[in-house]
Amino acid sequence: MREIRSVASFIVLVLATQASIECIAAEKPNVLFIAIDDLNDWVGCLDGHPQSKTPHMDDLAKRGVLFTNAHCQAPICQPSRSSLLTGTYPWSNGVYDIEQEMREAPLLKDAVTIPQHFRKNGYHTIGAGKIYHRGEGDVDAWDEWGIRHGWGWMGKLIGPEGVSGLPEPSIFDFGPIEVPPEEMNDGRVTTWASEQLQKEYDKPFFLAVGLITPHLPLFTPTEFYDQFPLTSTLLPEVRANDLDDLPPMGLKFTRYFDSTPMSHHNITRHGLWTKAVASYLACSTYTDYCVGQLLAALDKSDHANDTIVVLWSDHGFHIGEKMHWEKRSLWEESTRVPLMIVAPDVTKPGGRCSRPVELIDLFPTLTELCDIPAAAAQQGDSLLPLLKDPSHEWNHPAITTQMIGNHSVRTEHWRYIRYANGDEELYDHHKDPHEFENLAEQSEYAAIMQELAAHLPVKEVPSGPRLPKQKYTQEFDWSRP
Ligand SMILES: [Ca+2]
Ligand SMILES: [Ca+2]
Repeated sequence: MREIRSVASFIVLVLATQASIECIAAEKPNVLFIAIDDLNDWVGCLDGHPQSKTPHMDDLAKRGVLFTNAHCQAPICQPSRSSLLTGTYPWSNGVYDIEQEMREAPLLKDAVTIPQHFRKNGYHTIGAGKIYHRGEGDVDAWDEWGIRHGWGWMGKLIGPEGVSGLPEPSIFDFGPIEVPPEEMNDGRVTTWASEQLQKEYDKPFFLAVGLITPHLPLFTPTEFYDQFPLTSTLLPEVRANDLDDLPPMGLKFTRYFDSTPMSHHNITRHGLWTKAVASYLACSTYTDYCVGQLLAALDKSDHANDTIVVLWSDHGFHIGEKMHWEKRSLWEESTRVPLMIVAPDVTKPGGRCSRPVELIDLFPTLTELCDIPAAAAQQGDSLLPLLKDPSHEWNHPAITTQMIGNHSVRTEHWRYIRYANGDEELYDHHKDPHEFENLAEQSEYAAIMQELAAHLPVKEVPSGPRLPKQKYTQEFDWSRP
């Protein structure tokens, strides 16, 4: 009898424990983690371009906190994503370049990523699209993996001449294509992810959705492109003599793409700058359309009230500012990224935060918001104080690294850049948000530069192994002018 009673009480205990685990699990918020590829600040609420049309991202920002001074840790896909996913800086993890594999860098061989960590801590992890730089990333990151497509299938829509009118454009192409929005790569990923949002799960979920527009090629369905007529599309604000005050290394950074179709000289020579701008604006609007679909799917699901939404981009994009294109620079166009977070019961609608924050802050922020243990070796800081109060004190600058030795420090007031050869730039963001006037040569700023330089890494780990040369690898020495 006693035995039966103790077995019965054991079962009761097990059931009670299970119920309380389920209860705790049910109390944990879900996470909708939206990653965007190469989206700069041409988002309505970030004021990067006066003609940006991104109503859904603007709406998402209004629901929670918009970080207006958020920066990537590396201005290119692979190192930025490796950094964000592991919560470590490029100069401490050894992934500096796009032509590297994250897990081949010795220091990241066993590093835990955000989805792996959530999965180990009781979350059901679901992913689709571009989250890791390549493929689905770690196979043990996901309970369910959806889809990810390349660009190859677009070939039949484009033809050998390309779309933009640029000679031999290949991936450096832009303009409208005849394809329904739902059949674009992001459309398909969005549809799949929206379906997952309608399901019930017995654990809290972490759903990562990686959109690849506006990464090159800048193609959109015609209906998006047609929203930006070339006759009224505005070029970004530039100055003809902007490069005159750059030090030799700054000048060199503007020349990375000189030998490709997407160099400033080539684009302007063919009269295609405005078309490229319109195409990028159209891409932002298309990405925003996908974000709108995801938010609508969340809103109509049972998860609407207990899901944290995080939206970020892996780095920015130049479209002729400083005569530079694409990424791989340490200026505002490359480092500034959209970042917005809506956390039920934590954020209040309409929050705007101008503190300099970093994408590596996301890992510790999410573990704290979801009340799971912090992952090891985190170098970012939880944004929770800023989510609760966007004007909360914040003493961390944002650091961005472009290959070994080249770094930028961004505070609310300043951007300081120091290159591998010691060349420096300084910009006063209170007076000069476009970073036109380099103040580094003026002696009255020496003390400020010294103060900012104190945030630079003192030791940089060597780079992990480089992949074999790819079709678009540019031979380029980032260590000297
Ligand atoms: Ca990217
Ligand atoms: Ca200048």
